[in-house]
Parts: sequence; C-alpha cells; structure tokens
Amino acid sequence: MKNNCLLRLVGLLVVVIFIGVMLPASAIAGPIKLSYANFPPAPTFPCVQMERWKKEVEKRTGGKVVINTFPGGTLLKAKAMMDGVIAGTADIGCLCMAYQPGRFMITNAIALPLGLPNAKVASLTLWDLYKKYNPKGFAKVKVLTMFTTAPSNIMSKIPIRNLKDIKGVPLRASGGAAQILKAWGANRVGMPMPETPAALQKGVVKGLFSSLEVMKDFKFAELCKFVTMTETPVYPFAVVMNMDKWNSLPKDVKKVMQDLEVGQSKWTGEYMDNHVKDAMAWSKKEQKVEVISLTKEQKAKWNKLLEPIIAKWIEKGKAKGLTAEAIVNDIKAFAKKYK
Ligand code: DTR
Repeated sequence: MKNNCLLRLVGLLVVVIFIGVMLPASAIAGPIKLSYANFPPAPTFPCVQMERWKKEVEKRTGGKVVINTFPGGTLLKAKAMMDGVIAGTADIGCLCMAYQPGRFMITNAIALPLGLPNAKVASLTLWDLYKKYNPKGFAKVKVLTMFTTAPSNIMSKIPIRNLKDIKGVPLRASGGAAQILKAWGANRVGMPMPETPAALQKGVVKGLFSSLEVMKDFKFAELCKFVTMTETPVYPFAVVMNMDKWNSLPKDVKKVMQDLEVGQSKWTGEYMDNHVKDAMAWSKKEQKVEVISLTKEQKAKWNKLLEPIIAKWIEKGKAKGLTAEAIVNDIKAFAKKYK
C-alpha cells in the first residue's frame, strides 16, 4: 500500500517535470500583458487607432500578447504621456507632439504650414522623417508608429469670413498652430483637446483650430455653427513603448509590432481622412453648420502671412545645430512621393 502510494507520487512528479520542460515558459506564465494609455475619450481617432492596433497585435501573435487599453486619460494624461511611458507607468502611450513644444522639434516640423494635403500623405511623410533623422527626443522609448491628423480648419461660434472677422477672436489651438493663428490676428488660447469642450461651453474661447473630425467626435458642431476652411496645419502623433518593456519582449512579438509600424500609420491616416468627411456630412446635415471657403485671392493672402513661420523655424533649427532647411525640403519631397 505504502509502496503503491510512493510510486504514484513519483509518477506524478515525473509528469509535472515533463510538462514543465516541454511547455514554453510563456504558456505556463500566461500571455504577455501590456498596458496602453491614451489621453482623449474612447470614440476619438487616437483611441480608434489604438483599438485597431491592439486587435492586430493580439491576432497576429495568436493570443501570446494581451493589450489592456486605457482611453480618456485614465492611466496617463496628455502632457504626461511621454514621461509616463519612460517611467513605466504605462507600457505603451499615444502622444500628441504639439502638447510639449520644443521636445520634438524635428518631427514637429510636419506641423509647419507646408500644405500637406491629407492625413494619409502626412502620416507616411512623418514616418519617413522619423526614420531618416531618428530624433533624440525619442531615444528613451521604442517608437511603434506615428501618424498625423488631417489638416486643421477653424470651427467657431461666429462666422469668420475674412481677416477682419478673425482679429482678436479667442480660438483654442496648441503647438505650432499657435503661431499660425497669431499671424492671422486671432487671440490663441492654448490647451490640450480634452479640455476644449469645457472652454467652449464656458465661453473662454469662441472656437478652435483643429482637424474637423472633432466636430462629430466631441460634438463641437452643436456649439460651433461655422467652419472656415484653411486646410493647414496637420498635427503629429507618436505611439511609444517603454524601452525596458520592449527589450523584454520575445523576438517574434517584436517582429509583429515592427511589421505594423508603417501599416498602422497608413491605416490611421486613411481612417482620419474618411472620418473627417463623415463628420462634416453630419455637421452640415444634422447640425446646420455653414462651411466658409476662402476665395483664391483670400487664400493667397492668408498663406502669405504664414511664410515667416517657416523661415523662423529654419533659423531656430539652425541655431540648435539642425540641418533645418534639409528637414523642410525632405518633408516636401517625402510628401510628393505619396501624393
Ligand atoms: N489637432 C490637435 C490634435 C487632435 C486632433 N483631433 C483630436 C482628437 C482627440 C485628441 C487630439 C486631437 C489638437 O487640436 O489638439
């Protein structure tokens, strides 16, 4: 009886050791869990692209990786995103470069008024720019993808039909767009996007300057009944991963993520461009929003006012030791390739 019991125990031990040796460590430890932080609410485009990336990674790794997403600033807020990922508060984070001006000077050059036509072209151009210059601002993280918004336009409670109308009007914008609004004579008020609905409601600002999908996603069309088409600039975004976390990932998982870099950029650009169309169709039909187009002559005048911004950026870049002219020329050349 005693011997029988012992035999069984030894048998069980052998089976346990066998399973331990034969099964990969990951199968015993369970899937690799990664947290992904985002700052705006779930229905907005940075979060839509996040969910698409999560789904693709989970599918392509066959469930080896599970991604927990945190939209709406629940894990990290807009301005804390980069440092939060570096510190490991989140494994992955999505950031809008304009919210930390100066920190990402090279990639932020995409937000100069260079006439980039849409989010798809601008997103692919931004990725090329990042790959070519490998800017120091991203040295402490692994960059998983980059993309941009569609070009910005003015959404306002009052009609802005000319440069007289915009004079002194408080409009919300961030990053490089501030200089653009200033050049046109508006009174720029800076804040990240999630703070804008309250500012509009309270009347702190009379409108905002951004890509038009927010008319629907933030329901700004309910307050802003006018859109003035300026079609510049785009805003750059990056999705970054904590470097230690990246280094800890198995090779096959890294490959899945690397294979997604450009595809995610293109997917997001296309989603953004299509979503702007949807949002504006809804704004016009359901919210009776008036779209104001500038005449050719007006457009030339408005654009002329922006020329010093590029010259100033080049000067500043050179002073910082950057090949600033080459960066601007590269943006134009990359964009041409994708147009
Ligand atoms: N245009 C930038 C970035 C931006 C555009 N759409 C969204 C939606 C949600 C968050 C940020 C953005 C801006 O004005 O902040």
